[in-house]
Amino acid sequence: MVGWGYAKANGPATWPNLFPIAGGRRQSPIDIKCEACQKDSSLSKIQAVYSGIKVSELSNTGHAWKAQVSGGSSSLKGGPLGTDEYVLEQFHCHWGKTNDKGSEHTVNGKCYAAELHLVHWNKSKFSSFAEAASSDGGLAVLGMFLEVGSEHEELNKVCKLLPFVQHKGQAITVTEPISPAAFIPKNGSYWTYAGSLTTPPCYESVTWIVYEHPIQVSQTQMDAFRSMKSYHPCETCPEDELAGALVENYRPPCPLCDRVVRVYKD
Ligand code: SG7
Ligand code: ZN
Repeated sequence: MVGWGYAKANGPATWPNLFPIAGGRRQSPIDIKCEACQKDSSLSKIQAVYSGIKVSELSNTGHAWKAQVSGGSSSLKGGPLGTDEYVLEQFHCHWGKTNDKGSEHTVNGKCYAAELHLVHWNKSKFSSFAEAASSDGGLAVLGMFLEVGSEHEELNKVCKLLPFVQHKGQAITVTEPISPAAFIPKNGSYWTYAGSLTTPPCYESVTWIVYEHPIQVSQTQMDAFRSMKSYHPCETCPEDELAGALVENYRPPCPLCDRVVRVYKD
């Protein structure tokens, strides 16, 4: 076995064997059941400012594409985050093989084609991303649903580089500025709850903020995601059911247990 993944033999159902916390009571993603969400008038709009942000590197982690951020200054606050300031570390995506599934969170059982994650860490309380990632209150992830429609101009800056990172472990330097703010839906309504990383080690350190309104990407852009491979260029193509295609890289919903999902309406 070559570590965790999304195939039957190493997929989400097997993660708790290697990472016990993956079987915990605060895991992500979840199915958001709108009827059970709590309207909370103390919640405010999320304030995300990304100025002079540089995407230093785009890579294929074998589990997704990932855009690593460096330099510039970013600040995420408001909503459930209170006065603590969170900074952007990286963004990445999860998607399906076809357009009818691929998101990690679902809404009343509805799946979207993909889900984009902007991963931030709490700079007010921690001194590094690694420290924050394993600590309660350490991370805040903005989740956006992607549906197939018109082309997303900003995301194209990522898509056109994907041919250079087709295989696991490949990475390229990004020179063109990419503005993560362009991925945030114009309508700021969101759901928020206490959860976890959706991949091993599944640390229960994430304040999730999932936007209600999806953003649109084109079929061609989705196909660019799906052209990626989950294996290293020196390895032969795995014989599992995904045949080495980097698709279906989403974890299905986990039990809500005793948590409450709060909703903010813009
Ligand atoms: C993706 O999702 C990657 C991971 C990320 C993980 O597989 O982007 O990042 C790295 C460093 O490979 O893990 C710690 C971390 O950010 C889980 O992030 S998520 O919960 O937002 N999906
Ligand atoms: Zn993610």
